[in-house]
Amino acid sequence: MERLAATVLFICLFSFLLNCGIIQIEASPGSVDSIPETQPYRTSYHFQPSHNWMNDPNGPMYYKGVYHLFYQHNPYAATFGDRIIWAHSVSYDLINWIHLNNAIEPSQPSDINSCWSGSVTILPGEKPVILYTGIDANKHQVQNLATPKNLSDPFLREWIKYPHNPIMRPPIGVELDNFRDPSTAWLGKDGKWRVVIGAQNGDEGKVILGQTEDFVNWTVDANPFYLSENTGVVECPDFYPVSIEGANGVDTSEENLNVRHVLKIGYLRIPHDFYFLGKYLSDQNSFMADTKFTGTSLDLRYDYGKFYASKTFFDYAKSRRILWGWVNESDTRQDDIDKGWAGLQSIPRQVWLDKSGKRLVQWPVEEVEELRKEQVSITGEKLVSKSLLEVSGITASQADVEVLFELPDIENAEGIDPTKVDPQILCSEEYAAQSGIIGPFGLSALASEDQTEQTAIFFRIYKAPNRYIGLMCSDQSRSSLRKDLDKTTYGSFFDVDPKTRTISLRSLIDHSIIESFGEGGRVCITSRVYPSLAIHENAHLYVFNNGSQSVTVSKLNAWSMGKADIGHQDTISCF
Ligand code: DQQ
Repeated sequence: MERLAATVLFICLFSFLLNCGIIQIEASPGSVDSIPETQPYRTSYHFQPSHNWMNDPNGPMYYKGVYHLFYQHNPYAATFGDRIIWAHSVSYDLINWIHLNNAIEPSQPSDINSCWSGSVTILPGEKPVILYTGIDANKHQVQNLATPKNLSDPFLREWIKYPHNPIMRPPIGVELDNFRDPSTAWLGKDGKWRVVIGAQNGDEGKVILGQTEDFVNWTVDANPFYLSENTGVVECPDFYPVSIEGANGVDTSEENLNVRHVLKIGYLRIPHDFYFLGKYLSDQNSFMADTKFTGTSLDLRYDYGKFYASKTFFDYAKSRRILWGWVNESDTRQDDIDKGWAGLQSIPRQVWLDKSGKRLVQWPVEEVEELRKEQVSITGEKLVSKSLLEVSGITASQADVEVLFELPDIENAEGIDPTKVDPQILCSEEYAAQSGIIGPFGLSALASEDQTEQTAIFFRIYKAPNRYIGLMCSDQSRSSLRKDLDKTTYGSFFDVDPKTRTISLRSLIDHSIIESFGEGGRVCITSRVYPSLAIHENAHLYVFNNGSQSVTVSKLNAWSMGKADIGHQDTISCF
Protein backbone atom coordinates (compact mmCIF):
# COMPACT_ATOMS: atom_id res chain seq x y z
CA MET A 1 0.00 0.00 0.00
CA GLU A 2 2.78 2.36 1.03
CA ARG A 3 4.69 1.46 -2.16
CA LEU A 4 1.61 2.26 -4.24
CA ALA A 5 1.19 5.63 -2.52
CA ALA A 6 4.87 6.41 -3.06
CA THR A 7 4.60 5.46 -6.76
CA VAL A 8 1.48 7.61 -7.21
CA LEU A 9 3.23 10.50 -5.46
CA PHE A 10 6.30 10.05 -7.68
CA ILE A 11 4.17 10.00 -10.88
CA CYS A 12 2.26 13.13 -9.77
CA LEU A 13 5.49 14.96 -8.92
CA PHE A 14 7.14 13.85 -12.16
CA SER A 15 4.23 14.96 -14.35
CA PHE A 16 3.99 18.26 -12.44
CA LEU A 17 7.70 18.98 -13.01
CA LEU A 18 7.39 17.89 -16.62
CA ASN A 19 4.35 20.06 -17.27
CA CYS A 20 6.07 23.02 -15.73
CA GLY A 21 9.16 22.48 -17.84
CA ILE A 22 11.30 22.00 -14.71
CA ILE A 23 12.41 18.68 -16.13
CA GLN A 24 12.42 18.00 -19.84
CA ILE A 25 12.54 14.72 -21.65
CA GLU A 26 13.23 16.19 -25.06
CA ALA A 27 15.95 18.65 -25.92
CA SER A 28 14.75 22.22 -25.75
CA PRO A 29 14.34 23.77 -29.20
CA GLY A 30 17.40 25.13 -30.27
CA SER A 31 21.06 25.34 -30.37
CA VAL A 32 23.31 23.77 -32.91
CA ASP A 33 24.57 21.63 -30.03
CA SER A 34 21.20 20.64 -28.68
CA ILE A 35 19.36 19.73 -31.88
CA PRO A 36 19.45 15.95 -32.10
CA GLU A 37 20.23 14.40 -35.51
CA THR A 38 16.63 13.24 -35.71
CA GLN A 39 15.47 16.89 -35.58
CA PRO A 40 17.68 18.63 -38.13
CA TYR A 41 14.83 20.96 -39.15
CA ARG A 42 14.04 22.37 -35.72
CA THR A 43 14.92 26.07 -35.72
CA SER A 44 17.19 27.91 -33.32
CA TYR A 45 15.90 31.44 -33.35
CA HIS A 46 12.49 31.32 -35.02
CA PHE A 47 9.55 31.18 -32.64
CA GLN A 48 7.79 27.85 -32.21
CA PRO A 49 6.21 25.89 -29.38
CA SER A 50 8.06 22.88 -27.96
CA HIS A 51 5.81 20.50 -29.84
CA ASN A 52 2.59 20.11 -31.87
CA TRP A 53 0.85 22.36 -34.34
CA MET A 54 1.05 26.15 -34.61
CA ASN A 55 -0.49 28.43 -37.23
CA ASP A 56 -1.56 32.11 -37.19
CA PRO A 57 -0.01 34.73 -34.92
CA ASN A 58 -2.79 36.26 -32.81
CA GLY A 59 -3.10 39.46 -30.79
CA PRO A 60 0.54 40.63 -30.71
CA MET A 61 0.99 43.63 -28.42
CA TYR A 62 3.38 45.51 -26.16
CA TYR A 63 2.07 45.86 -22.62
CA LYS A 64 3.86 47.23 -19.53
CA GLY A 65 7.36 46.46 -20.86
CA VAL A 66 6.47 43.02 -22.22
CA TYR A 67 5.79 41.79 -25.77
CA HIS A 68 2.96 39.29 -26.06
CA LEU A 69 2.40 36.76 -28.81
CA PHE A 70 -0.65 34.54 -28.85
CA TYR A 71 -0.94 31.94 -31.56
CA GLN A 72 -3.24 29.31 -33.01
CA HIS A 73 -2.21 26.00 -31.52
CA ASN A 74 -3.38 22.41 -31.49
CA PRO A 75 -2.08 21.16 -28.13
CA TYR A 76 -2.95 17.56 -29.00
CA ALA A 77 -1.21 16.90 -32.33
CA ALA A 78 1.28 18.14 -34.90
CA THR A 79 -1.58 18.66 -37.37
CA PHE A 80 -4.47 21.14 -37.50
CA GLY A 81 -7.41 19.95 -35.38
CA ASP A 82 -10.95 20.63 -34.32
CA ARG A 83 -10.06 22.09 -30.91
CA ILE A 84 -7.73 24.95 -31.74
CA ILE A 85 -6.80 27.23 -28.84
CA TRP A 86 -4.93 30.49 -28.19
CA ALA A 87 -1.51 29.67 -26.78
CA HIS A 88 0.42 32.53 -25.19
CA SER A 89 4.10 33.51 -24.89
CA VAL A 90 5.84 36.67 -23.67
CA SER A 91 9.17 38.31 -24.31
CA TYR A 92 11.21 41.35 -23.32
CA ASP A 93 12.96 41.59 -26.68
CA LEU A 94 10.82 39.84 -29.35
CA ILE A 95 13.49 37.13 -29.71
CA ASN A 96 13.69 35.19 -26.41
CA TRP A 97 10.33 33.86 -25.24
CA ILE A 98 8.66 32.44 -22.15
CA HIS A 99 5.74 30.07 -22.75
CA LEU A 100 2.74 30.71 -20.51
CA ASN A 101 -0.39 28.67 -19.92
CA ASN A 102 -2.91 28.75 -22.76
CA ALA A 103 -4.83 32.03 -22.81
CA ILE A 104 -8.13 30.99 -24.40
CA GLU A 105 -9.57 27.52 -24.82
CA PRO A 106 -13.03 26.33 -25.90
CA SER A 107 -15.42 26.58 -22.94
CA GLN A 108 -18.51 28.57 -23.94
CA PRO A 109 -21.24 27.60 -26.44
CA SER A 110 -19.89 30.43 -28.63
CA ASP A 111 -16.41 28.87 -28.95
CA ILE A 112 -16.91 25.24 -27.98
CA ASN A 113 -15.55 23.93 -31.30
CA SER A 114 -12.38 26.09 -31.43
CA CYS A 115 -11.00 29.50 -30.66
CA TRP A 116 -9.79 30.86 -33.98
CA SER A 117 -7.82 33.95 -34.89
CA GLY A 118 -8.26 37.48 -33.62
CA SER A 119 -6.50 40.54 -32.30
CA VAL A 120 -5.82 42.69 -29.29
CA THR A 121 -6.81 46.33 -28.95
CA ILE A 122 -5.40 48.41 -26.11
CA LEU A 123 -8.17 50.68 -24.83
CA PRO A 124 -7.49 54.01 -23.08
CA GLY A 125 -6.09 53.51 -19.57
CA GLU A 126 -3.89 50.66 -20.89
CA LYS A 127 -6.68 48.10 -20.95
CA PRO A 128 -6.12 45.34 -23.51
CA VAL A 129 -9.10 43.42 -24.89
CA ILE A 130 -9.11 40.37 -27.14
CA LEU A 131 -11.59 39.85 -29.96
CA TYR A 132 -11.45 36.34 -31.41
CA THR A 133 -13.50 34.05 -33.59
CA GLY A 134 -15.33 31.22 -31.90
CA ILE A 135 -16.58 28.15 -33.70
CA ASP A 136 -19.87 27.71 -31.87
CA ALA A 137 -21.94 24.65 -31.05
CA ASN A 138 -23.54 24.81 -34.55
CA LYS A 139 -20.12 25.20 -36.18
CA HIS A 140 -21.02 28.81 -37.04
CA GLN A 141 -18.38 31.52 -36.81
CA VAL A 142 -19.02 34.32 -34.31
CA GLN A 143 -16.87 36.96 -32.63
CA ASN A 144 -16.12 36.81 -28.91
CA LEU A 145 -14.61 39.12 -26.32
CA ALA A 146 -12.11 38.37 -23.51
CA THR A 147 -10.38 40.70 -21.03
CA PRO A 148 -7.45 40.21 -18.63
CA LYS A 149 -8.23 39.04 -15.10
CA ASN A 150 -5.43 41.08 -13.55
CA LEU A 151 -4.20 44.23 -15.29
CA SER A 152 -1.31 44.58 -12.90
CA ASP A 153 0.24 41.31 -14.14
CA PRO A 154 2.45 42.40 -17.06
CA PHE A 155 2.33 38.81 -18.35
CA LEU A 156 -1.51 38.96 -18.48
CA ARG A 157 -1.58 35.27 -17.65
CA GLU A 158 -5.34 34.89 -17.21
CA TRP A 159 -8.16 35.97 -19.51
CA ILE A 160 -11.86 36.11 -18.68
CA LYS A 161 -14.41 35.61 -21.41
CA TYR A 162 -17.37 37.95 -21.60
CA PRO A 163 -20.25 35.82 -20.24
CA HIS A 164 -22.67 36.99 -22.94
CA ASN A 165 -20.51 36.06 -25.90
CA PRO A 166 -20.85 36.18 -28.87
CA ILE A 167 -20.75 39.91 -29.44
CA MET A 168 -20.98 39.68 -33.25
CA ARG A 169 -22.72 37.29 -35.66
CA PRO A 170 -22.51 37.20 -39.48
CA PRO A 171 -24.65 39.90 -41.19
CA ILE A 172 -26.91 39.23 -44.18
CA GLY A 173 -24.82 38.32 -47.22
CA VAL A 174 -22.17 36.46 -45.22
CA GLU A 175 -22.08 32.68 -44.85
CA LEU A 176 -22.54 31.49 -41.27
CA ASP A 177 -19.36 29.44 -41.40
CA ASN A 178 -17.23 32.08 -43.10
CA PHE A 179 -17.05 35.12 -40.84
CA ARG A 180 -13.77 35.31 -38.98
CA ASP A 181 -10.55 36.94 -37.76
CA PRO A 182 -11.39 40.36 -36.24
CA SER A 183 -8.59 42.92 -36.61
CA THR A 184 -7.22 45.34 -34.04
CA ALA A 185 -9.80 48.10 -33.57
CA TRP A 186 -9.21 51.76 -34.37
CA LEU A 187 -11.03 54.71 -32.85
CA GLY A 188 -12.90 57.08 -35.19
CA LYS A 189 -13.37 60.80 -34.63
CA ASP A 190 -17.03 60.03 -33.84
CA GLY A 191 -15.96 58.08 -30.73
CA LYS A 192 -16.74 54.70 -32.28
CA TRP A 193 -14.29 51.82 -32.46
CA ARG A 194 -14.12 49.88 -35.71
CA VAL A 195 -12.75 46.48 -36.70
CA VAL A 196 -12.59 44.57 -39.97
CA ILE A 197 -13.50 40.90 -40.22
CA GLY A 198 -12.89 38.40 -43.05
CA ALA A 199 -15.90 36.82 -44.76
CA GLN A 200 -17.30 35.00 -47.76
CA ASN A 201 -20.50 34.79 -49.76
CA GLY A 202 -20.25 32.15 -52.48
CA ASP A 203 -17.29 33.10 -54.60
CA GLU A 204 -17.11 36.61 -53.20
CA GLY A 205 -14.48 37.51 -50.63
CA LYS A 206 -15.57 40.24 -48.20
CA VAL A 207 -14.12 42.41 -45.51
CA ILE A 208 -16.87 43.37 -43.08
CA LEU A 209 -16.85 46.41 -40.79
CA GLY A 210 -17.99 46.18 -37.18
CA GLN A 211 -18.57 49.29 -35.01
CA THR A 212 -18.99 49.82 -31.28
CA GLU A 213 -18.69 52.33 -28.49
CA ASP A 214 -18.13 49.87 -25.65
CA PHE A 215 -16.81 46.63 -27.23
CA VAL A 216 -19.92 44.79 -26.05
CA ASN A 217 -22.64 46.19 -28.29
CA TRP A 218 -21.69 46.03 -31.96
CA THR A 219 -23.30 46.91 -35.25
CA VAL A 220 -22.09 44.84 -38.19
CA ASP A 221 -22.40 46.46 -41.60
CA ALA A 222 -23.76 44.15 -44.30
CA ASN A 223 -22.23 46.46 -46.93
CA PRO A 224 -18.68 45.24 -47.33
CA PHE A 225 -15.72 47.49 -46.56
CA TYR A 226 -13.92 45.59 -49.32
CA LEU A 227 -15.17 43.06 -51.88
CA SER A 228 -13.43 40.77 -54.37
CA GLU A 229 -15.02 38.52 -56.99
CA ASN A 230 -14.02 34.90 -57.63
CA THR A 231 -11.67 34.67 -54.68
CA GLY A 232 -13.57 32.94 -51.92
CA VAL A 233 -13.08 33.75 -48.28
CA VAL A 234 -10.91 36.57 -46.97
CA GLU A 235 -8.90 35.58 -43.90
CA CYS A 236 -7.11 37.65 -41.26
CA PRO A 237 -7.70 41.19 -42.59
CA ASP A 238 -5.50 43.91 -41.11
CA PHE A 239 -6.05 47.65 -41.50
CA TYR A 240 -3.59 50.28 -40.31
CA PRO A 241 -2.01 53.64 -41.12
CA VAL A 242 1.61 54.12 -42.24
CA SER A 243 3.51 57.43 -42.16
CA ILE A 244 4.06 58.94 -45.57
CA GLU A 245 7.61 59.75 -44.49
CA GLY A 246 10.12 57.78 -42.47
CA ALA A 247 10.20 54.33 -40.94
CA ASN A 248 8.39 55.11 -37.68
CA GLY A 249 5.08 53.44 -37.10
CA VAL A 250 1.91 55.12 -35.89
CA ASP A 251 -0.97 54.09 -33.68
CA THR A 252 -3.74 52.17 -35.42
CA SER A 253 -6.21 55.02 -34.75
CA GLU A 254 -4.01 57.71 -36.33
CA GLU A 255 -5.85 59.50 -39.12
CA ASN A 256 -4.45 62.66 -40.73
CA LEU A 257 -2.70 63.95 -43.84
CA ASN A 258 0.63 62.44 -42.73
CA VAL A 259 -0.55 58.88 -43.14
CA ARG A 260 -1.78 56.51 -45.82
CA HIS A 261 -3.61 53.29 -45.02
CA VAL A 262 -2.85 49.64 -45.67
CA LEU A 263 -5.53 46.98 -46.08
CA LYS A 264 -4.04 43.50 -45.89
CA ILE A 265 -6.05 40.39 -46.73
CA GLY A 266 -5.30 36.70 -47.09
CA TYR A 267 -7.17 34.38 -49.43
CA LEU A 268 -7.53 30.76 -48.33
CA ARG A 269 -7.60 29.69 -52.00
CA ILE A 270 -4.35 31.46 -52.84
CA PRO A 271 -2.70 31.38 -49.43
CA HIS A 272 -0.70 34.57 -49.63
CA ASP A 273 -1.04 37.88 -47.83
CA PHE A 274 -1.86 40.65 -50.31
CA TYR A 275 -1.94 44.32 -49.42
CA PHE A 276 -3.37 47.50 -50.86
CA LEU A 277 -2.21 51.03 -50.17
CA GLY A 278 -4.87 53.69 -50.25
CA LYS A 279 -6.93 56.41 -48.67
CA TYR A 280 -9.21 55.80 -45.70
CA LEU A 281 -12.39 57.90 -45.91
CA SER A 282 -13.45 57.67 -42.31
CA ASP A 283 -16.62 59.75 -42.67
CA GLN A 284 -17.83 57.34 -45.36
CA ASN A 285 -16.51 54.21 -43.62
CA SER A 286 -14.70 53.28 -46.80
CA PHE A 287 -11.25 52.64 -48.19
CA MET A 288 -10.14 53.79 -51.64
CA ALA A 289 -7.37 51.40 -52.65
CA ASP A 290 -4.82 52.69 -55.19
CA THR A 291 -5.03 49.36 -57.04
CA LYS A 292 -7.48 46.51 -57.48
CA PHE A 293 -6.85 42.83 -56.84
CA THR A 294 -5.98 41.25 -60.20
CA GLY A 295 -4.99 37.72 -59.24
CA THR A 296 -1.74 38.26 -61.16
CA SER A 297 1.85 38.97 -60.25
CA LEU A 298 0.99 42.69 -60.22
CA ASP A 299 -0.67 42.31 -56.81
CA LEU A 300 1.50 43.42 -53.91
CA ARG A 301 2.34 40.77 -51.34
CA TYR A 302 4.12 41.05 -48.02
CA ASP A 303 6.19 38.04 -48.98
CA TYR A 304 6.42 36.07 -52.22
CA GLY A 305 7.21 32.79 -50.45
CA LYS A 306 5.59 31.09 -47.45
CA PHE A 307 4.06 33.70 -45.18
CA TYR A 308 0.37 33.83 -44.29
CA ALA A 309 -2.30 34.94 -41.80
CA SER A 310 0.00 37.74 -40.68
CA LYS A 311 -0.79 40.49 -38.22
CA THR A 312 0.78 43.82 -37.26
CA PHE A 313 0.79 45.83 -34.04
CA PHE A 314 2.04 49.26 -33.09
CA ASP A 315 4.99 49.01 -30.69
CA TYR A 316 4.69 52.36 -28.94
CA ALA A 317 7.85 51.65 -26.89
CA LYS A 318 9.95 52.00 -30.02
CA SER A 319 7.50 53.85 -32.30
CA ARG A 320 7.46 51.11 -34.90
CA ARG A 321 4.90 48.83 -36.51
CA ILE A 322 5.75 45.17 -36.29
CA LEU A 323 4.58 42.38 -38.56
CA TRP A 324 4.38 38.69 -37.68
CA GLY A 325 3.53 35.95 -40.20
CA TRP A 326 2.88 32.21 -40.01
CA VAL A 327 5.40 30.21 -42.01
CA ASN A 328 3.95 26.80 -42.77
CA GLU A 329 5.79 23.55 -43.48
CA SER A 330 6.58 22.32 -47.00
CA ASP A 331 6.99 18.69 -46.04
CA THR A 332 4.21 16.12 -45.73
CA ARG A 333 1.61 15.67 -43.01
CA GLN A 334 3.30 12.40 -42.06
CA ASP A 335 6.64 14.26 -41.74
CA ASP A 336 4.98 16.69 -39.32
CA ILE A 337 3.59 13.82 -37.26
CA ASP A 338 7.04 12.19 -37.23
CA LYS A 339 8.76 15.48 -36.29
CA GLY A 340 6.13 16.08 -33.60
CA TRP A 341 5.69 19.72 -34.59
CA ALA A 342 4.63 21.96 -37.47
CA GLY A 343 4.68 25.69 -38.15
CA LEU A 344 7.01 28.61 -37.45
CA GLN A 345 6.58 32.33 -36.95
CA SER A 346 8.69 34.66 -39.06
CA ILE A 347 11.24 36.81 -37.31
CA PRO A 348 9.13 39.88 -36.41
CA ARG A 349 9.61 42.55 -39.07
CA GLN A 350 9.42 46.32 -38.82
CA VAL A 351 7.16 47.56 -41.61
CA TRP A 352 6.89 51.03 -43.15
CA LEU A 353 6.05 52.81 -46.40
CA ASP A 354 8.74 52.96 -49.07
CA LYS A 355 9.90 56.42 -50.20
CA SER A 356 8.22 55.76 -53.56
CA GLY A 357 4.87 55.50 -51.73
CA LYS A 358 4.14 52.48 -53.91
CA ARG A 359 5.03 49.59 -51.64
CA LEU A 360 5.92 48.65 -48.08
CA VAL A 361 9.38 47.93 -46.75
CA GLN A 362 10.05 45.17 -44.20
CA TRP A 363 13.16 44.55 -42.14
CA PRO A 364 13.88 42.10 -39.30
CA VAL A 365 13.58 43.83 -35.92
CA GLU A 366 16.93 45.15 -34.72
CA GLU A 367 16.81 42.87 -31.64
CA VAL A 368 17.64 39.81 -33.76
CA GLU A 369 21.12 41.28 -34.27
CA GLU A 370 21.83 40.54 -30.58
CA LEU A 371 22.16 36.89 -31.62
CA ARG A 372 25.00 37.64 -34.04
CA LYS A 373 28.25 35.87 -33.05
CA GLU A 374 31.34 35.17 -35.22
CA GLN A 375 31.52 37.46 -38.22
CA VAL A 376 33.18 37.03 -41.60
CA SER A 377 33.42 39.77 -44.24
CA ILE A 378 34.25 39.97 -47.91
CA THR A 379 34.84 43.25 -49.71
CA GLY A 380 35.43 44.16 -53.35
CA GLU A 381 35.44 40.60 -54.67
CA LYS A 382 34.76 40.33 -58.40
CA LEU A 383 32.65 37.31 -59.35
CA VAL A 384 33.40 36.50 -62.97
CA SER A 385 31.06 34.29 -64.95
CA LYS A 386 30.49 30.86 -63.35
CA SER A 387 32.01 31.83 -59.97
CA LEU A 388 31.30 30.11 -56.71
CA LEU A 389 32.91 31.53 -53.58
CA GLU A 390 32.45 29.93 -50.18
CA VAL A 391 31.64 32.13 -47.18
CA SER A 392 33.45 30.06 -44.59
CA GLY A 393 34.10 30.57 -40.89
CA ILE A 394 30.49 30.74 -39.69
CA THR A 395 27.75 28.19 -38.90
CA ALA A 396 26.08 28.19 -42.29
CA SER A 397 23.00 26.36 -40.99
CA GLN A 398 22.27 29.18 -38.51
CA ALA A 399 23.35 32.52 -39.93
CA ASP A 400 22.52 36.10 -40.82
CA VAL A 401 24.03 37.33 -44.11
CA GLU A 402 24.02 40.80 -45.64
CA VAL A 403 25.48 41.34 -49.09
CA LEU A 404 25.68 44.23 -51.52
CA PHE A 405 26.26 43.39 -55.18
CA GLU A 406 27.60 45.93 -57.65
CA LEU A 407 26.22 45.46 -61.14
CA PRO A 408 28.09 45.75 -64.42
CA ASP A 409 26.86 48.17 -67.08
CA ILE A 410 23.15 47.40 -67.08
CA GLU A 411 22.75 48.64 -70.66
CA ASN A 412 23.70 45.07 -71.56
CA ALA A 413 20.77 43.51 -69.71
CA GLU A 414 18.41 41.15 -71.51
CA GLY A 415 15.11 42.64 -72.69
CA ILE A 416 11.79 41.65 -71.15
CA ASP A 417 8.20 42.85 -70.98
CA PRO A 418 7.28 42.31 -67.32
CA THR A 419 3.56 42.68 -68.04
CA LYS A 420 3.68 39.53 -70.17
CA VAL A 421 5.62 37.22 -67.85
CA ASP A 422 4.87 35.79 -64.45
CA PRO A 423 8.00 36.22 -62.31
CA GLN A 424 7.35 33.03 -60.39
CA ILE A 425 7.27 31.02 -63.62
CA LEU A 426 10.32 32.89 -64.89
CA CYS A 427 12.15 32.00 -61.66
CA SER A 428 11.53 28.31 -62.19
CA GLU A 429 12.48 28.43 -65.89
CA GLU A 430 15.49 30.70 -65.49
CA TYR A 431 16.62 28.94 -62.37
CA ALA A 432 19.89 29.54 -60.59
CA ALA A 433 22.03 27.11 -62.60
CA GLN A 434 20.96 28.60 -65.97
CA SER A 435 23.20 31.23 -67.45
CA GLY A 436 21.95 34.73 -68.22
CA ILE A 437 23.70 38.02 -69.00
CA ILE A 438 23.42 39.92 -65.71
CA GLY A 439 22.65 37.13 -63.30
CA PRO A 440 21.68 34.79 -61.94
CA PHE A 441 23.89 35.89 -59.04
CA GLY A 442 23.24 35.64 -55.32
CA LEU A 443 23.58 33.34 -52.33
CA SER A 444 23.56 29.58 -52.31
CA ALA A 445 22.38 28.70 -48.79
CA LEU A 446 21.98 25.43 -46.90
CA ALA A 447 24.17 23.92 -49.60
CA SER A 448 26.03 20.63 -49.54
CA GLU A 449 29.72 20.72 -50.41
CA ASP A 450 29.08 19.04 -53.77
CA GLN A 451 26.21 21.50 -54.48
CA THR A 452 23.74 18.67 -55.09
CA GLU A 453 21.65 20.34 -52.41
CA GLN A 454 21.32 24.12 -52.27
CA THR A 455 18.72 26.84 -52.02
CA ALA A 456 19.71 29.71 -54.27
CA ILE A 457 18.40 33.17 -53.53
CA PHE A 458 19.34 35.10 -56.62
CA PHE A 459 18.77 38.02 -58.94
CA ARG A 460 18.65 38.63 -62.68
CA ILE A 461 18.53 42.06 -64.25
CA TYR A 462 16.40 42.90 -67.29
CA LYS A 463 15.79 45.89 -69.53
CA ALA A 464 12.04 46.58 -69.73
CA PRO A 465 10.43 49.24 -71.93
CA ASN A 466 11.53 52.55 -70.28
CA ARG A 467 13.10 51.05 -67.15
CA TYR A 468 15.30 48.41 -65.64
CA ILE A 469 13.89 45.67 -63.51
CA GLY A 470 15.28 43.02 -61.26
CA LEU A 471 13.93 39.54 -60.74
CA MET A 472 14.44 38.11 -57.25
CA CYS A 473 13.99 34.35 -56.86
CA SER A 474 14.30 31.70 -54.20
CA ASP A 475 14.97 28.43 -55.99
CA GLN A 476 13.96 25.42 -53.93
CA SER A 477 14.18 22.95 -56.82
CA ARG A 478 17.49 21.57 -55.54
CA SER A 479 16.99 22.32 -51.85
CA SER A 480 16.85 18.66 -50.87
CA LEU A 481 17.56 15.22 -52.27
CA ARG A 482 14.26 14.21 -50.67
CA LYS A 483 11.47 13.84 -53.20
CA ASP A 484 8.26 14.24 -51.20
CA LEU A 485 8.53 18.00 -50.59
CA ASP A 486 6.87 21.11 -51.97
CA LYS A 487 9.81 22.65 -53.84
CA THR A 488 7.97 25.54 -55.51
CA THR A 489 10.33 28.28 -56.65
CA TYR A 490 9.19 31.78 -55.69
CA GLY A 491 9.92 35.14 -57.23
CA SER A 492 9.01 38.75 -57.88
CA PHE A 493 10.04 41.71 -60.01
CA PHE A 494 11.26 45.03 -58.59
CA ASP A 495 12.52 48.28 -60.07
CA VAL A 496 16.27 48.77 -60.37
CA ASP A 497 17.73 52.24 -60.09
CA PRO A 498 20.20 52.54 -63.01
CA LYS A 499 22.04 55.29 -61.09
CA THR A 500 22.97 53.22 -57.99
CA ARG A 501 23.70 50.01 -59.92
CA THR A 502 23.69 47.99 -56.70
CA ILE A 503 21.41 45.28 -55.34
CA SER A 504 21.26 44.27 -51.69
CA LEU A 505 20.22 40.99 -50.11
CA ARG A 506 19.87 39.86 -46.51
CA SER A 507 19.05 36.27 -45.60
CA LEU A 508 18.23 34.84 -42.18
CA ILE A 509 19.09 31.14 -42.34
CA ASP A 510 17.84 28.84 -39.59
CA HIS A 511 18.08 25.10 -40.40
CA SER A 512 14.82 24.71 -42.35
CA ILE A 513 13.84 28.33 -43.03
CA ILE A 514 15.43 31.08 -45.10
CA GLU A 515 13.87 34.54 -44.86
CA SER A 516 15.29 36.80 -47.56
CA PHE A 517 14.98 40.56 -47.89
CA GLY A 518 15.91 41.95 -51.30
CA GLU A 519 16.58 45.62 -52.00
CA GLY A 520 16.57 46.68 -48.35
CA GLY A 521 13.31 44.81 -47.67
CA ARG A 522 11.29 45.90 -50.70
CA VAL A 523 10.96 42.30 -51.89
CA CYS A 524 10.75 39.51 -49.32
CA ILE A 525 10.75 35.76 -49.92
CA THR A 526 10.51 33.13 -47.19
CA SER A 527 11.30 29.50 -47.96
CA ARG A 528 11.05 26.26 -45.99
CA VAL A 529 13.65 23.70 -47.00
CA TYR A 530 14.59 20.27 -45.65
CA PRO A 531 18.07 19.29 -46.83
CA SER A 532 19.25 15.77 -46.19
CA LEU A 533 22.99 16.42 -46.66
CA ALA A 534 23.35 20.12 -45.88
CA ILE A 535 22.52 19.91 -42.19
CA HIS A 536 24.41 21.24 -39.15
CA GLU A 537 28.17 21.44 -39.86
CA ASN A 538 27.64 19.94 -43.33
CA ALA A 539 25.75 23.02 -44.46
CA HIS A 540 27.70 25.56 -46.52
CA LEU A 541 27.10 29.08 -47.74
CA TYR A 542 28.34 30.47 -51.06
CA VAL A 543 28.03 33.56 -53.22
CA PHE A 544 27.78 32.77 -56.90
CA ASN A 545 27.43 34.31 -60.31
CA ASN A 546 26.13 32.33 -63.28
CA GLY A 547 25.65 35.34 -65.58
CA SER A 548 28.02 35.97 -68.47
CA GLN A 549 28.85 39.46 -67.06
CA SER A 550 30.87 39.84 -63.85
CA VAL A 551 29.28 41.24 -60.70
CA THR A 552 31.19 42.44 -57.66
CA VAL A 553 30.51 41.62 -54.03
CA SER A 554 31.20 45.14 -52.86
CA LYS A 555 30.46 44.19 -49.22
CA LEU A 556 29.39 41.00 -47.49
CA ASN A 557 28.99 40.47 -43.76
CA ALA A 558 27.87 37.14 -42.38
CA TRP A 559 27.40 36.08 -38.80
CA SER A 560 26.89 32.78 -37.01
CA MET A 561 23.67 33.17 -35.08
CA GLY A 562 23.28 32.15 -31.45
CA LYS A 563 20.33 30.25 -30.10
CA ALA A 564 17.33 32.20 -28.86
CA ASP A 565 15.69 31.01 -25.68
CA ILE A 566 12.36 29.79 -26.96
CA GLY A 567 11.87 26.70 -24.81
CA HIS A 568 11.49 28.47 -21.51
CA GLN A 569 8.33 27.67 -19.54
CA ASP A 570 6.78 30.18 -17.15
CA THR A 571 7.22 28.59 -13.73
CA ILE A 572 5.08 31.03 -11.74
CA SER A 573 1.95 29.83 -13.50
CA CYS A 574 2.71 26.30 -12.27
CA PHE A 575 2.50 27.18 -8.59
N1 DQQ B 1 -6.58 30.20 -39.38
C1 DQQ B 1 -7.53 30.33 -38.32
C2 DQQ B 1 -8.67 31.08 -38.90
C3 DQQ B 1 -8.03 31.82 -40.01
C4 DQQ B 1 -7.06 30.85 -40.55
C5 DQQ B 1 -7.87 28.96 -37.81
C6 DQQ B 1 -5.97 31.46 -41.36
O1 DQQ B 1 -9.25 31.94 -37.94
O2 DQQ B 1 -8.96 32.25 -40.96
O3 DQQ B 1 -6.77 28.39 -37.17
O4 DQQ B 1 -4.84 30.65 -41.42
